Amino acid sequence: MADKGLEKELKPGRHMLYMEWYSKDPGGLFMKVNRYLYSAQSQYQRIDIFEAPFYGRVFSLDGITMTTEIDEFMYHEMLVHVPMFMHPNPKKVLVIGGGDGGSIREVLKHPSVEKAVMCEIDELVVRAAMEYLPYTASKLTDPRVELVYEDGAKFVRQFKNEFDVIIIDSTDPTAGEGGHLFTLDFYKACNEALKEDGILCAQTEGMTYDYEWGSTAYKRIKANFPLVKMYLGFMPTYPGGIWSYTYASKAGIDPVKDFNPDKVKNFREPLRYYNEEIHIAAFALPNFVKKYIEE
Ligand code: AAT
Repeated sequence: MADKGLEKELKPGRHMLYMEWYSKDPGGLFMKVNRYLYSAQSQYQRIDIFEAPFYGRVFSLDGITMTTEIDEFMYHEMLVHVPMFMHPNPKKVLVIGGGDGGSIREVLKHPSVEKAVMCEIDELVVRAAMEYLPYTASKLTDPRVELVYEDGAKFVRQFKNEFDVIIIDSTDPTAGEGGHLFTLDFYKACNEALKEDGILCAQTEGMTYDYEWGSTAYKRIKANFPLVKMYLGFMPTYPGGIWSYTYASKAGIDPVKDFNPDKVKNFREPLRYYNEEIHIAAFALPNFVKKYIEE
């Protein structure tokens, strides 16, 4: 018998449902589910990939949304291109976490990149992404990419003066049982693994629900780098819809004063969110956010 098409089954009350409860459980996000594609319990977390009307393929870890097809570009472009355009010549890049491959895809748009190492703790995430999230994971097999399956906090400690850019695309500190990457020691190790003119950029949570963690991450990064600035971007399927990222430079390269918009204007690769105006605007912070991160 022919498949009659799943959209017909999605009348209110006649569909499967996905719900993400935000940390502290005040509410959350829900979506209709068309069909489930993949579920597994790895050594570290529960992994789910499903197809939803409007959102497309959705990837979640322990019931927390990591990516959806409609907005993953917003997050990955903002996390990656701000530091990549600020570095004078990024050749060697380290991505910590980011097993779905979205950050690596954006990193490799920069022609100066010779090597991009991705250190993801959970090999199963990478395998699932390669099979079920082909666009997000599309560049994971590029010859410039080296995949390492290890705890990023351990991995980064073996390097001194090695990377031009380090991107931290990690899960939320509120989600993890067994440790996370929001520690003072980890940021210190990242600093040491960077070259003299190295740049770090980390996803540092939404400033609506988990502002304590955003503020803690920012302050811990600030304790390790001479120039640190938080910036914001829209991210519809993350809690609060506005996401924070923290930029840090070892050599004091200021992401606003030292920014060269022509580099972005002349960029040949397609970008759907990031541009030279967004780059500057993203560093303008609302008063309530300024207050959370002030000393
Ligand atoms: N780019 C998709 C967005 C993510 S995925 C974060 C990844 O970090 C996961 O695949 C997870 O397995 C990996 N990870 C977690 N801890 C470590 C670690 N210690 N070392 C290496 N990788 C790790 C993040 C979205 C966050 C926002 C959601 N609200």
